[in-house]
Amino acid sequence: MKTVHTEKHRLRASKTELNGGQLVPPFECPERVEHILAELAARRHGEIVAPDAFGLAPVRRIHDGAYLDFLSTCWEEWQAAGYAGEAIATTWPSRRMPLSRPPREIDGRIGYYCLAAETSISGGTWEAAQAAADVALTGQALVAGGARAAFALCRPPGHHAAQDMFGGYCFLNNAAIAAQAFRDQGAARVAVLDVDFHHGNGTQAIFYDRPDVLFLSLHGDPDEAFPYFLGAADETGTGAGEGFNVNYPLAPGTAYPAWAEALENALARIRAYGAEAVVVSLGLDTFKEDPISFFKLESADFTDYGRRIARLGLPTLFVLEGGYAVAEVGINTVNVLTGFEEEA
Ligand code: OKP
Ligand code: ZN
Repeated sequence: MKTVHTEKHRLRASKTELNGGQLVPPFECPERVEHILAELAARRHGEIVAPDAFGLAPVRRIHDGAYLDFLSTCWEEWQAAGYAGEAIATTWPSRRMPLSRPPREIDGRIGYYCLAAETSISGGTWEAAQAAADVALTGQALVAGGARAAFALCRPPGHHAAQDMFGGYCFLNNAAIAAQAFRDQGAARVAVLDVDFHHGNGTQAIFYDRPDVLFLSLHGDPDEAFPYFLGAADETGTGAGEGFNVNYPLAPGTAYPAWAEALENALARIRAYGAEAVVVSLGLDTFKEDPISFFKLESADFTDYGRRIARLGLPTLFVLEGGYAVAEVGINTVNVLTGFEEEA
């Protein structure tokens, strides 16, 4: 399968992440992509193609206009306000603060549009986020055009970004934007299968009241893991979307047998649903050595689950999400893709 990639991901290069009370170099760094590209080359895995420019119209199908305006000007406004560091939210419209409207001052407005303070905004963030959406949309176009599968090498990732919120290293929800593109081009039912270690709260929120996009997520139990406030098993959708959201919260130390059992349950639901395409939110942070996660998958397990996903027999778009064991993220990514191709 083809990989869609652009060097513009490097524009997302913030210097600070708030972690354990310290500002540290971000886990979500440009080197992640370099390791994936190196492994794709070493294993001669298909062609690398550049993205087309889709503009903001398909992004606006998912994200609110005022949120996009905020993202596009946040860094300039932050600098103009005279703040010395990168843009980090510190105040939110939280419980018993019902005056929920975006304030004018950027230090307040960033809190209105943010779900977690670890993620700094700096110069180039908006441009890189737009380029990642183009990467996802280009992969979607390849699959919609008849390719069995494609790999969108998106960076920054997307699955924590909701209609009007950034955080968890995510700004635009690349997978949701691609899923919506499948719908807008005529697919009646689309599944988004999120295998990143973290719950895809943004994707869940975006499709929660809709029956036309089935969202399924395997993730660290939110009682124990980021994003903490969404991802429980009893979140099944609302209104017309009731029954079309499926969460598999899994305990600390979960290894491949239990993880694969949850995956097979998810795949059976995708089959029963009658999805016409599947978008895989592909996070590699389920790996046993991931620095911020607690599952115990081995590198060979990634090959195995790539095969299992292929057995759906569906047009499949892989969209990169997380994965922070930087040296192994390339191996584990290409293992999924080659496992898929062996079985496809
Ligand atoms: C993004 B993705 C360590 C805790 C970090 C945010 C995690 C975001 C994960 N500083 N909390 O889903 O891989
Ligand atoms: Zn993750």
